[in-house]
Amino acid sequence: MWTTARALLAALSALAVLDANPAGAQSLQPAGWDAGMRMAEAVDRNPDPNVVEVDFEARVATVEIAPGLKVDAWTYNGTIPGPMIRVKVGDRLIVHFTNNLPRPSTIHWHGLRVPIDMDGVPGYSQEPVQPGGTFTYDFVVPDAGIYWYHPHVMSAAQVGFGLYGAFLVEDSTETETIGIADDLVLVLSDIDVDDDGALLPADTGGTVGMLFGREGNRVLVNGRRLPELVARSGAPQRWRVVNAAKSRYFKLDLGEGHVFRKIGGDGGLTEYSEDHDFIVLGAGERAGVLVTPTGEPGGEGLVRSLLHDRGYGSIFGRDFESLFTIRFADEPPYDPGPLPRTSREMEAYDLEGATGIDLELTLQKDPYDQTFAYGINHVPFWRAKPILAGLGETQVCNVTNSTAWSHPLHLHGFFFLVLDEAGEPVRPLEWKDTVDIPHERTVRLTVRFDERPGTWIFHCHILDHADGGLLSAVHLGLPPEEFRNLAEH
Ligand SMILES: [Cu+2]
Repeated sequence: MWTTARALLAALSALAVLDANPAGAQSLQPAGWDAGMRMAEAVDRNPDPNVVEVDFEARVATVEIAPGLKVDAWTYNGTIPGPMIRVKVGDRLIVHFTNNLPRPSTIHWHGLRVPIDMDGVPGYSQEPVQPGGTFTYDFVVPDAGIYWYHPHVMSAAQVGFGLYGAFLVEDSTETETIGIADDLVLVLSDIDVDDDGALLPADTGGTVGMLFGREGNRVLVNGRRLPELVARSGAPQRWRVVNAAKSRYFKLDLGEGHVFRKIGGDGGLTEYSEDHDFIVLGAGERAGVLVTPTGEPGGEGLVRSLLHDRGYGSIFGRDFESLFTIRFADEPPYDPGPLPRTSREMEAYDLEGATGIDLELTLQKDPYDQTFAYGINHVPFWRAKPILAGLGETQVCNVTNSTAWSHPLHLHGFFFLVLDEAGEPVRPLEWKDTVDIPHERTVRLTVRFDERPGTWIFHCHILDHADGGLLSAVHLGLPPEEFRNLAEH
């Protein structure tokens, strides 16, 4: 029973490293090691060291995703992914957004604890930005970690056409303490194009396509097909990985004899580091890992995504995906000793008195028009009533997935902790904003709502599923009659 369990709340920045890397935080990689994978970064035009002020223009632009394969994609500032935002914890970010797309759009800051009017969801938190229109996003960034941004209008289509980017919130003490300077952000995604690079329609396959969740036919890493990283064998690296695909899961594999030391998740460092053979990320999820690629100097390794069963028909007749190659520099292997371990202090709080909520992820026939729709507790978002919550309230949610497909469930504006999956406790604890709810399983999680009143949505991050009904809202600290449903907008 949830009332007898204890959940833990993480202190915001406490970090202890058990085995510090004696090498210190100096690059061990050859010059230009990540040139084949580097993403554009947003240019800060504000001289204040604690304010990052950038210009974002959403527009159609030609991008080359593979040698000779050019796509007229939907972009921020002309690149896929859009420019990476790099800030320090506590910085103020100002984004002057201009929409020069042919359709309305917004920017949602995935995972960031922003005020409600910065959350970017038409119908709940802001007006859509019309073609030719502008909007200024302006907020303080409260938590270190790897996040991302994307539109919240026609989400499956707009994300699928190329609108997403990484958002790195740095904590300089982390790099010093972990002692690994070679840091790489990996944005995994896919895009659906024909052999000439023309974008394929976002509604292929009709209802069946929606039910499954459409995946792009070309997997991209930092916007490229099979890019190359150059590395010194044995030199440790820190990777922060974002799954920005609209439906696809990734199951990262470094090959025989390699492990991932997972140190971070959606919301910064986890309770303690833990080694994994693979890293599985549902759409919207992130992970921070330490890795030590090893191979013959002059040789090559391959980073792959293995098959992940996300439900009916999701692995049949498919094979692994090649993500990127690691070419080992022609220099003697480095001997790093053991990788550092990390931990983060967690402060306990009691779940006695928490409000219990039961959520069922469902697929049902709409009684009005007899079409299939996803829903939460059998109701698609266009007929959903919100969950009501008070400021400071703690809720414990039993989320049961009754459908044949897994759903990565994302809550806007707040972190939560996963307590258990199918009755098994989940450790190490991790601040999550997106968690995979496997098909025909139950996951129990807890969230404490803070002092930011508003209507915060939660939805499946397989964006076809969200568009297809799997979305609802938490109406926090406001009178119930102030709730507006997206469908009424
Ligand atoms: Cu889903």
